[in-house]
Amino acid sequence: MDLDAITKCSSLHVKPSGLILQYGTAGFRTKAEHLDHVMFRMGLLAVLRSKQSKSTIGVMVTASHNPEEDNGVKLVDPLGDMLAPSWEEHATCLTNAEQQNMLRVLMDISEKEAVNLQQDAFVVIGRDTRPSSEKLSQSVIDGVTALGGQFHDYGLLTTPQLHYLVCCRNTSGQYGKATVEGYYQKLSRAFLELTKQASCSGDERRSLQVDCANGVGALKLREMERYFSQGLSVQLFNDGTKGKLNFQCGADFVKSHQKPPQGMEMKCNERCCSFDGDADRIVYYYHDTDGHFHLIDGDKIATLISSFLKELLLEIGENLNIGVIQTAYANGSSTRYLEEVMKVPVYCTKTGVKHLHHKAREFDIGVYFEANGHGTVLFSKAAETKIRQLAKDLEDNKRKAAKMLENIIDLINQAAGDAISDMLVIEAILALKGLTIQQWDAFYTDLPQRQVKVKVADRQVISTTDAERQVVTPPGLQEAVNNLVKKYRLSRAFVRPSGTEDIVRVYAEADSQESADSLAHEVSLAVFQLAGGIGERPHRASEDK
Ligand code: 16G
Ligand code: MG
Repeated sequence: MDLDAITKCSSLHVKPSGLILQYGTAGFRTKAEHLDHVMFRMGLLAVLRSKQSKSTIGVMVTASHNPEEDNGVKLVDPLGDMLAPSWEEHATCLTNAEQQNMLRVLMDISEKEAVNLQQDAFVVIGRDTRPSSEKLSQSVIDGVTALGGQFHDYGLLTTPQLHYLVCCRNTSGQYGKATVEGYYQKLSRAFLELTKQASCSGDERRSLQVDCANGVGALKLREMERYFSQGLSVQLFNDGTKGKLNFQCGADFVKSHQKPPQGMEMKCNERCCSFDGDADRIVYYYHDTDGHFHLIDGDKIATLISSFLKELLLEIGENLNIGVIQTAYANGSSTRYLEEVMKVPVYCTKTGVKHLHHKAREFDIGVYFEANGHGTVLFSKAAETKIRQLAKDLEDNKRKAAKMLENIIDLINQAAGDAISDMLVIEAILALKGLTIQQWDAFYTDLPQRQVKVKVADRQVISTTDAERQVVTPPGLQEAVNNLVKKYRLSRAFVRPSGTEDIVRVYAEADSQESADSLAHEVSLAVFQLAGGIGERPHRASEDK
């Protein structure tokens, strides 16, 4: 390792002294102007991780659904999954080391992880469309080359595409070809195979309106469109040619405001969906004939996908176990429907994709979705092998069902939740089952819910247990929540410190919007009082907030 070279390079990417950042739920995220040194250092760290794991490591420059001025970075581990927790800690230490200590911290990590510095390293890099992203990804490259690593810069990518590419590179192409075109081909082939079995696909081509959040999803969907256009025509809105990234549009906006994005013409009963800024989340929606807006969130997506998979499993007569993983944010109606009507076991984990992903691994088929639209399906290696074999061995309808399962395996991005892949899975299922969006929506009725934020001096005073559904500290808060919940019908509420913002989040649901709003307000007052609220006392949320 050429220490002088590293020192020289790092002096071009100086850390502002005193700046402290945390590798949070989805990597580092903050204002773009604070991130140059972070990028350089994550380039260094990716090289160490690559040497240690003897694999290709991914670095994605994006701040997802956050405002255009922000940016962020996260590392992708060898199988296309999130960085291992111990390395998240290294990332935080390395990022926060003052300039003069940086090299020592780097050496410490290398020693602790027994990295063989002679080993080759390879890093692949992707970025979203933010104005700051190109320069910041150059800083990642500076970090990689300073430590003697090799790299391939894929340029503009959706986050799930980078996860896919890392997975392909580390499985010698078994997962697919490690190019963006390979991604388009693999998914589109599986989609067309599936939809050609749909009875009405002949003359009437399906169409879908897509709000791309003015992000990288627009570019990539445009590139991909021609590969699957025989089966689906997509109309793109908020494609980045005019509007600002994530501003009044995108999956996060639609989900949290429960209203349509700006810049999209919605005709009644037409299927619409929104991606977020890096295209790893998706939600669906439509306007009914009375002009009412209906949101179909991650919970309903999980329900659609798992019910379809369960039917196919029944058809082929294989006893593969299936589980659905949610978080505390899942609407109570969805959990009830899955457990009581569909008879599928449901599990709850902490918020954050890595927790859901981890739990989903325990099943032959693990379906996980956050209510906000981030999710995918994981097939165990054994289940995948079995299904592929059955698609060859079985006959007639059983074979058809096994083939469908096989195509779903190829269509879903198992490396990470992926708006484009999820969209194609959903469109294929709707086509095959002949379901309209209204029929899908009618699986169950969401309980009215409200989410609010509370400002406190130190959000770490709140600790939780039971997958964030119960508060442990400060004392008395959980009792207060319990007493408030008792006042309403079909009610539920919980409180958790945000992992991405300096606030506490409150969730409440009940039998009416009025009750959900009141419950959320009362719980937020309890948080304000018992957990050191600062600034103004929380107001009651208004309908359109
Ligand atoms: C991040 C997570 C998302 C989670 C959200 C919660 C990933 C890739 N993304 O965006 O899954 O829902 O954080 O934010 O893990 P919060 O802690 O501020 O509520
Ligand atoms: Mg995202």
